[in-house]
Amino acid sequence: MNTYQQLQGVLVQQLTQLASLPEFQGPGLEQLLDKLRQNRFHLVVLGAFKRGKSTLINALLGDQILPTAIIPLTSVVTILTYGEDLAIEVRFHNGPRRQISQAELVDYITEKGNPGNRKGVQEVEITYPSEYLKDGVRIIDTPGVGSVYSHNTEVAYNYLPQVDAAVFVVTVDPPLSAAEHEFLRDIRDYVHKLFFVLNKIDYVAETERREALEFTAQVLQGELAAEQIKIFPMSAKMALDGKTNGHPELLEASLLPPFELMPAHSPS
Ligand SMILES: Nc1nc2c(ncn2[C@@H]2O[C@H](COP(=O)(O)OP(=O)(O)O)[C@@H](O)[C@H]2O)c(=O)[nH]1
Ligand SMILES: [Mg+2]
Repeated sequence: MNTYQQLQGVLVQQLTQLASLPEFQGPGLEQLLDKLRQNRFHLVVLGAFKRGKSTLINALLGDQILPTAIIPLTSVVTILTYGEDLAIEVRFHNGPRRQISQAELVDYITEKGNPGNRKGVQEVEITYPSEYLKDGVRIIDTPGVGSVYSHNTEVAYNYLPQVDAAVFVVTVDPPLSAAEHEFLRDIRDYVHKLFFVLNKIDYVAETERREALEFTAQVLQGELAAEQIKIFPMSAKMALDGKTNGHPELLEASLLPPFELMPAHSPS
């Protein structure tokens, strides 16, 4: 049987031939080729502010890399990709790039450190030696959708067509906001790429959690006009605590492990 790499090689060859034809000129096919050659899987994390998107990414990496908080909000897209060392590069709209330290990250990717993206940051790329990223998975942390900062919602929308999968983070408490409803309706077309995390389950007891799960599933199915959707209940915070402080029982109770095993995460 052919391996993924062999099939990928054949696909790259055939697409390259196609790309040379006049009727296939344009950026679409070239981008696809680039992605295939680089063996990348783009996973975008969406959701309203403070639902725990950055915490979830930190939990996946097993380290407190991204700033998370009640007040400083992410206002810039951050891309996490594999590298042997932690390195952070800020890319500005007008071209220049700058290497920064982890301590400086808040000055660029939070609303507090960079209000309204006054510093003109296009995106920030962080390389990090995490197993999770090793097979070409790239995680994209987006600013919260549906906020007073409309430039943030736009940023999140723009990413959808290019990604392989999108995780939409909601929480047990409070239930979906009007802005989240609106965003979900707008992204219906991408339902085949979407799955959900019902975060902050540590706030509620087991029975409430089940109710929240059923309720959220109903609402999401209605909103997306989908028959089945995949929801992972989780406590990203417990998962991060469990990993960083070496408490396997916390990690297990956080319900992160089934999410990590999801096949959609690796190129296939
Ligand atoms: N109790 C609880 N708090 C969480 C959980 N996940 C995130 N938080 C907290 O929620 C706040 C917002 O998290 P953050 O990751 O910055 O949200 P983002 O704006 O969606 O990126 C922070 O104070 C986190 O510590 C969770 O599973 N349980
Ligand atoms: Mg965030």
